[in-house]
Amino acid sequence: KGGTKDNTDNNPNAETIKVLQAMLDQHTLSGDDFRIRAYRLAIATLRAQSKKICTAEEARALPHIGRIADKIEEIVNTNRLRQLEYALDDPQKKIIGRFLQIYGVGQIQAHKWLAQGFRTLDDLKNKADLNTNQRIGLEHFDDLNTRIPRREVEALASCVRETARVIDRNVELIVGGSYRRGADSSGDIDLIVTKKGTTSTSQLAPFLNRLVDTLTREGFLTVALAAHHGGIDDSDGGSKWHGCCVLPERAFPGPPSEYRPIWRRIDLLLVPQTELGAALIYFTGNDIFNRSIRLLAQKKGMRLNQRGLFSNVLRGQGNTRVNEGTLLEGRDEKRIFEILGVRWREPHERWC
Ligand code: DCP
Ligand code: MG
Ligand code: MN
Repeated sequence: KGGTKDNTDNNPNAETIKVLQAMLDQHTLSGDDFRIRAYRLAIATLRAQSKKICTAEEARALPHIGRIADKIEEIVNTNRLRQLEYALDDPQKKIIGRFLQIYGVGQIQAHKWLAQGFRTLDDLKNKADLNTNQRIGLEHFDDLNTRIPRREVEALASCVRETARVIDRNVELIVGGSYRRGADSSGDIDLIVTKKGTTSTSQLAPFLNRLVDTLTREGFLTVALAAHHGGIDDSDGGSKWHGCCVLPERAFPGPPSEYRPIWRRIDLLLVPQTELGAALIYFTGNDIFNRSIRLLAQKKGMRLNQRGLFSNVLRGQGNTRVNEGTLLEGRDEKRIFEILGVRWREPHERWC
């Protein structure tokens, strides 16, 4: 997932990285967070090397490699990784892997379908009970599994901006997620919606409703994929809209003969100006970077979430939070790094 900001092709460890990436994909399929993190870190370390790493000993001397060192030696020596080939040969894993590629399908649902005897996407289409999200995920399976080139992310954002400007010219739209980290392609587009002078998401909600209505009428938004029902998801105190969009032909950044309408996943995220810095950190990610910066805040007796950096957080037994703490900073991304006492990291430096 995600990591396209790389120079893997002309890296001396390109072959090793390719195999480790395939192994990472396997662990991603089984949702093994511990190994996902370990592999992502090891791959990032290898990518940063200017020399080929050939032995386990050399590998172990590098940061964040740990037990993957032996695998690196195996790959260099044999051009393969037995554990990976084993995993790729397992027919049940293959089926689960396929089911997990459907938008919104997780481990539990995938295993349930397997236990019910379904083996292929066609089985699901024809015989399974599907909710709206799952039906959309299946109908647009190929589109939703195709990465979005950077130029198309920009073209999609421009479409939203054009319509947004007519509704409220003071609203600002910022593309976050992997795009903001500089990726050459993204899994979806994460669009932060903010406006000067706002202090709560509810002040932006009427704008979002009008934006979604208009973009839907224009045919740009094709479906809402709510966590539950209705459009806007406010489960975490913020307001988000999840759905799909299609780039209109007039906005296609390439030769018209190459245009094809592709369904893309889009997230619209409402953020009041007072929380913009914290939201930028959260929605820029990546997820691993977020986890480590939050942990760091916690170690320093503070708390960081998508709304702000807080101090005086009281913790009781079992590290449970007793109060919310007081807001130190929410507005300014750089200031949050400063208060945390960590070096400023440009978005493109936040890959883990
Ligand atoms: N995020 C997070 N933890 C999660 C999910 C998301 O911290 N479990 C944050 C970090 C992500 C950002 O939200 O960078 C956007 O989430 P995406 O799932 O859209 O991930 P990316 O934009 O990073 O990658 P992709 O190109 O796959 O969309
Ligand atoms: Mg994204
Ligand atoms: Mn997203």
